[in-house]
Amino acid sequence: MEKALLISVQLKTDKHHWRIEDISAELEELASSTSVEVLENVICICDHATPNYLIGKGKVEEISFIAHEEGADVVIFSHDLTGTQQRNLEKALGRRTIDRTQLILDIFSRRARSPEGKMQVELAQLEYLLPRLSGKGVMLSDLGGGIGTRGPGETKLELDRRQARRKIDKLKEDLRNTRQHRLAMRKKRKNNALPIVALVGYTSAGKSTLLNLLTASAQVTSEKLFTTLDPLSKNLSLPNGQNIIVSDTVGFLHELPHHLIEAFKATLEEVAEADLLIHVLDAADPRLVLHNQAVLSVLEELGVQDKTILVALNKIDLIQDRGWLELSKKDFPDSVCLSAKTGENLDILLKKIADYFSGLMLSLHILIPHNRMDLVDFFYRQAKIKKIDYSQEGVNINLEIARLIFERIGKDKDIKIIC
Ligand SMILES: Nc1nc2c(ncn2[C@@H]2O[C@H](COP(=O)(O)OP(=O)(O)OP(=O)(O)O)[C@@H](O)[C@H]2O)c(=O)[nH]1
Ligand SMILES: [Mg+2]
Repeated sequence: MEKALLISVQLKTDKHHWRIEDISAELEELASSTSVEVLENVICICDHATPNYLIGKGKVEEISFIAHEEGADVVIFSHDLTGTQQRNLEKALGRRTIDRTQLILDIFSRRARSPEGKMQVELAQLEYLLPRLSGKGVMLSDLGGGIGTRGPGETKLELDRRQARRKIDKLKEDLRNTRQHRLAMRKKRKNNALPIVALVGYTSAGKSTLLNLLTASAQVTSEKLFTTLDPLSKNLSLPNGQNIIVSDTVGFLHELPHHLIEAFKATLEEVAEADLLIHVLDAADPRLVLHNQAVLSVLEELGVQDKTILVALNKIDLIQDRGWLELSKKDFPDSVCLSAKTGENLDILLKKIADYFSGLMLSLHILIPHNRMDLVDFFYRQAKIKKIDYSQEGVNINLEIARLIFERIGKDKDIKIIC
C-alpha cells in the first residue's frame, strides 16, 4: 500500500468559507477512499498562492523533511496545483505529488463500473492531464502505477499530447452515441410517464441507503466517498397507490472538479429530468451547512436550482444531541428528519412525496377513440377512474390524474378534453 503524506492548505485568498479543520478532515476522507495509508496530515495556512510552489519555500522544505523521515511515496495536496507548481513540488520533495482533483479522479477511476462511467472518468482524466503534459508527453504507466496514474479499471493511461487529443475526441464521440441511446430509452420510459424523483446530495449522505430502503434494492453503499457513480432507477409504489420512479445519483462534493461535473452532466440528466428532487443531507455531520451550500451550487451549475427540493435530514439515529437536530430543523424548515438505516420517519417522507404529487391533481372528462385502447389502458394504470362509458363516438372517461403525468401524455392528438 502506498504511504501518503497529506498537505491541507488554506489560503486567505480562497473564495470558499471552509475552515482548515474541515478541509483537512475531507482530505483524509478522500485519501481513505483510495488505497493509501495516511502517514500524517500537515496543515499549511498561507496568505496567498505562490506561482512556483503554491505554498512558501520554507514550508516546502519542512514538508520535504517530513516526507523523507516518514518514507512517504506520495504527497497529496488539498488544493489544486498548476502544472508548474506540481512539477516544482515533485522535484523539491523528491516524490510523486498530486492534487485534490487527481485524488478525486483516482477514486472515480476505481469506482467506475459501467462502460459509460468508465468513458466519463477517462475523459475527465485526459482533459485534466492534457494541459499538464510537457511537449513530449509522459507515459503515465512509467510513473509506477500509483495513485492518480491509472485510468478506469486499471487500464494504463498512455499519453503524449497528440494521442491524448485523439483519445479525447474519440471518447466524446462514443459518449455522444451512448447518450443518444439513453435518450431513446428514456423516451420510451416517458411514454410510461411515471413521475421521477431524484435523490441528490453530498457524497456519503446516504442516498443509496435511502434508495435501498424505499425500493428494497441492493445498491452498494459504503462509508467511502463516491460509492455510486452509475445512476440507478427503481419503481416505487407510494402508500396512496401512485407509482413513481426513484433515481439514485452520483454524490456531490465541495468544489467538485469542473472536469468531473462536465463529464458527469450526461449521467446527471436524471436530475434534470426529475419532477422532484430529494436532497439527502447527513444531519449528523458537523459540516451540514457547508454540504448544503456545496450541493446547491452544483445544482445551480446543472441549471436545476428551480426544481422543487424536499430536504431529508438523514442519519438522525446517530444524533444524540437533540438540540443540534432542533437547530438544523430551523435551517431546513420543510425538511423530514429520518434514518435511512433504521427506517425511522420513512412514512413521513413517503407521505410528503405522495402529497407533492397528489397536490397537483387534475379532474378531467376526456374522450378517446375506440382504436386507442392503449390510451384507455394507460389511464387505467396511471389515473383514478371515476366513471367510464363506451359510446359511439369513443370512450368517455372521468378521471383524476397527476398534472405531471397528464402533461406528458396530454399532447396525444387522440385525447380530446371535454372539460
Ligand atoms: N447510522 C446511519 N448510517 C447511515 C444512514 N444512511 C446511510 N448511512 C451510512 O452512511 C454511509 C454512506 O451511505 P451511502 O448510502 O453509500 O451514501 P451515498 O449518499 O449513496 O454516497 P455516494 O454514493 O458516495 O454519493 C454508509 O456507510 C451507510 O451505511 C443512516 O440513516 N444512519
Ligand atoms: Mg451512493
